[in-house]
Parts: sequence; C-alpha cells; structure tokens
Amino acid sequence: MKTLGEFIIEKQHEFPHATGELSALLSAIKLGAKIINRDINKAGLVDIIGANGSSNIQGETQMKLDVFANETLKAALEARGVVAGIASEEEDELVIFGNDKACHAKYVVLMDPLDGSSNIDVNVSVGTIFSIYHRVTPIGEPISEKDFLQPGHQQVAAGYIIYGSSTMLVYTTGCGVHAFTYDPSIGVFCLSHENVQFPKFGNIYSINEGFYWKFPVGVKKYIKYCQEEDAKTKRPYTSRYIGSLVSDFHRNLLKGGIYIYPNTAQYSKGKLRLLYECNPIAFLAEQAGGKASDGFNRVLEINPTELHQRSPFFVGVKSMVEDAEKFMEEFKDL
Ligand code: P6P
Repeated sequence: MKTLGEFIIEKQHEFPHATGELSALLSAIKLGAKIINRDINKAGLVDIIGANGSSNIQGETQMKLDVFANETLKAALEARGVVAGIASEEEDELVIFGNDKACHAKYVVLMDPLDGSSNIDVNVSVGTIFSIYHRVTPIGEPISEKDFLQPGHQQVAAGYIIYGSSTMLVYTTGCGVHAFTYDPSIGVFCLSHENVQFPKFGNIYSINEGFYWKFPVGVKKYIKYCQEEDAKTKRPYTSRYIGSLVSDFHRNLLKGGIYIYPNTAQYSKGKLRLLYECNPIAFLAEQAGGKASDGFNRVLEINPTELHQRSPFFVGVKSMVEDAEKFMEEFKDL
C-alpha cells in the first residue's frame, strides 16, 4: 500500500525545480478533501444542508456544503504559505492571501470546491475540481487577475476528488494520471490506479438530452450516430448521464466514454466554466490519452479573458471526441 503522501514525495523528482512546495500544496488539498468528505458523509445524518443552509440538529447555522467546501480549501491552502491566492466558483473575485508568505508564494489555485452540489440532497456523487499554475507576477509583488487568466496548457497540476461510493483523489502533474482511494479507517488516500489511461475505444456517451432540440446540429447528428446500429463500431452506445461532471468524467475515464456539454439555448457559450472545470479535466484527459475540445479547438489552448467564462466542452476517449468534432465541423454553418 502506497499513500498519496509517499507517492507525491517519490514523484517529486519528476517535477522540474522540485522544492517541495508543490508537494505541500497537494497535501493541503488532500487535507481539505478529508474534511469535506467527512461533512458530505454526515449530510445524510443532520438536517440536510440543501439550497437554504438550514440549521442542523445541533441547532448550529449550517453552511451550505459548497460554501463549507470553499472555506475549507481556502483555509488549507492559505495555511501552507505556498499559494499566493485562489479563484473559485464560490468567489465572485479572486482571493489574494494576506499572510506575509503569500507575496513570495509560487502558485495560484483555481477551483470548483463542490461541483454538482445540487446532487447532494439526493445522495448523488459530487466532486472537487482544482487547477494549479505558477504565478506570472514576479515574486514579491501582489498577484493579479493575469496570474489566473492563463491558458490551460500552462497548468502545473490539476485533479479532482470524487465523493462517491468511495472517495477518490485523481491528479496529474503532467507525468500521467494517478488515482488514490480514501481509507477512512486509517484516514489516508492509498494508490489504487497508477498511470490511468482511457480505454482505446469507448461506448458511453454522456449528455443532457433534455436540451436536444436546442443543441447545435453537429451535436444532434453525433447523438443519432451514437444511437445507430453498427456492429463494427459497437453501436448503439450506452447513454449515461449523472449530472455531476466529476462523476461522469471519472466513469468515462475508467470505462471509455465521452462527456459533452455544448452551447444550448440557456447557455450560449456552454454551461461549464473554462478555468476551474474544463481546463483541469482537459489536462487530466490528455494525460490519460484522451482529448478535450470546445467542439472545434483544443480546450487547453483557449486564451481566457474572464475568471468565470464558460466554454462548450467535449471530453473523453480520443476517437469519440474526434467523431463528435467531425459532425461539428460538417454542420457548423447550420
Ligand atoms: P445540467 C453541475 O451543476 C454541473 O456543473 C456539472 O457538474 C454537470 O455535468 C452539469 O452542471 C449538469 O448540468 O444542465 O445537465 O443539469
């Protein structure tokens, strides 16, 4: 059994200019994940948090779990002194850490502290997504938005925690994708999947077909392609959609599939956030031999202009994403 901590230290030499700071950062995320995991598992036992943050059975004012997750990760990251600041789905503006180490900290972190949190009340898996960059502002100067508005290919590390039937932490530093399963009896994440790769072929497609009539024509054509009978390409594919990006991506990573959230009538630029949902998942996908695009272009090459900007997202088995892109290209003018 190899723990996440041991693995990070062991792999530290793979990371250029390894000074232990990235290891400390990943350990902060690990600590935050353990605390969030504890409270998510309790969510079924106390007065459920839900959308209104009602009080719990102890009579305390219960934070909404996604707010709690945000505060927990922020505190864990600030305490280590290796992060200059964060951007989060739960924060309208970027958060510059005030401690005196922050000005000299090397990294910035972007995160979706609890993606899919609306699923908690119905006991469906949810996740934390994180993305790590080197700051671009010189050490010693206060960071600014430009430290966060970097294209995804500049990521130093990225990953997610999935709070499901078991809790897993999956991450990459650009040297493969590695997954760790939490053992609550001893409070450690243990290496369970080293160097995870997508299967070469997949037969699962994940999309909210409720929006079918408002999808781009290329997406409609790809959905029908998935549903056609063709023994050679093992179609029809299976439709699986949990409504939790981390859960759908994790299943597709292990079993072989594609996840699509295109632009729709409600979300003209797609629903998912580029910086802390699409980019980290895209980094993992490419490291696992898969592909991630906005339907036309590589997600990791999009130059961000706003912290919370959205993007259409096609991610999964390389051949499946390429098939979908072919339909998008063929019908792009319709
Ligand atoms: P819809 C959760 O809110 C989320 O951001 C992703 O985790 C998930 O894949 C998607 O939105 C679900 O959106 O519109 O299908 O409910």
